[in-house]
Amino acid sequence: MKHWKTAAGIGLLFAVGIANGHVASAQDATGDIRPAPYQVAWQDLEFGVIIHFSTNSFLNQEWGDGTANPSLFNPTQFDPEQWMKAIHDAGAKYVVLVAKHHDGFCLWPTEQTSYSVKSSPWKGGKGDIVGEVARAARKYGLKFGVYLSPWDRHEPKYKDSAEYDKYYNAELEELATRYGDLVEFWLDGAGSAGHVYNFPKIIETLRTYQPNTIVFADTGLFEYGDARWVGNEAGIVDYENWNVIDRHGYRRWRPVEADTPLRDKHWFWHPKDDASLKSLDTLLDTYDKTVGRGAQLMLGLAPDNRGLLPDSDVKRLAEFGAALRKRAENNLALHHFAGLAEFKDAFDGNPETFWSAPSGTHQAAIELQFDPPVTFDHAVSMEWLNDGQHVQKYAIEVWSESDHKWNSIAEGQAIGHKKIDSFAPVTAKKVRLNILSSTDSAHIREFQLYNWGGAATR
Ligand code: FUL
Repeated sequence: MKHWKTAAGIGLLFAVGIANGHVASAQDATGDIRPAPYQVAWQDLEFGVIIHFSTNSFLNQEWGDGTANPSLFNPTQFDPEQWMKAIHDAGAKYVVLVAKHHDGFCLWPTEQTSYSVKSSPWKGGKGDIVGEVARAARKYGLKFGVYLSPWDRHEPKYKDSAEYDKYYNAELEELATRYGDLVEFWLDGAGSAGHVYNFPKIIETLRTYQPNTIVFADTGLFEYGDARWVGNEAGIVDYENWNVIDRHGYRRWRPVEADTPLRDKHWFWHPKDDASLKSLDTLLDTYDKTVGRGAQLMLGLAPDNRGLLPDSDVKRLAEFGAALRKRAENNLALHHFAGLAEFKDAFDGNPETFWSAPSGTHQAAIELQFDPPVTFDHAVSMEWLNDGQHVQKYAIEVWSESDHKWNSIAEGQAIGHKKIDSFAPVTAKKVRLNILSSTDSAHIREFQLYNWGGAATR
């Protein structure tokens, strides 16, 4: 499905360029690009969820064609607090709600169309799903954002680009002004190939009311995006992950968000679908391949036709959160560290503090000493990114008492927000993070060591 997104995105970009007679001029490719404060804050959230709940949830389908009768939408046990408790228990920090999917049905009482909750039997047409979800999210300390599909298979105005732009902007203005701060605005490219949108105007509308929202966009819409799509829906970053990338001369800080559903390949709820629920092991592996590779994990959740998250999903989310908390419990660097106080800010378990390599250096190492020796099989490294992403190449090394030399147990190309390295268990008295090359002096927020062992807690 996301395959469409890229193709669509490129088409859209081309169309926007023509519509505005605007050609992007190349910017200085050597400039040192840093994140905006709101991007740093968002990256610290690490793990969010995206919620799909609409007429599709009553029709056993993923993409509605816009003909579903609003009378179908009647979740008799709708309880967003049940969703939020489960999300909070999983350890997620933010929620993006699909306020309108490709079928055009709006989950809030918009003034732009009658194709919304207003025409449904739910709460006699007086309800507002977006408002209730936003309130519940905040009650559980979760940040809230929205997805508003540009592709609209119901709205007749969609055939006329200029008319539809006005319609979409008006919908966006409602969402951007009624529901408080939005942490993220998801600009989905699916299905839009060939359609001309005035994206500069859309982003202008959003920015007028929500200057600090992260705009999630795929490669085709990079000019407008603050974060980028990972390129698959499998929950995996499978390349060297740099936060700064270029598109059409727009070189900017664009961290990765990796979206993948809790139910394999299903964003919406489907009956008799228990086999698709991902295992705890799969979720932990996904975490390591997204958050552990410097990306945000965006896990897709699908409330059922009652308006509740299924019990099995709630249970899995609780297991996931418990396993993540358990893994974080025994940081050997924090609990058994001795000596070399100069590096302590990287070993204090507090990502608010960081160690800096001497100014102007391109190589450095931070060292841990243990007595007695410790056994570990994972390392977690974090770079302080406010000043830019600097570490280009690093190795995790242990001191061999018998050979009198440092042996490498893991090597990598980029650290970024967070890097989780796993390796065969090793026992050592001295361990170091050796930064072999960095574009500027390295800043390390954390270097942690764990012995996670078997599969359940990885
Ligand atoms: C895609 C959509 O087509 C899917 O239905 C889903 O919303 C996913 C998160 O994004 O582009």
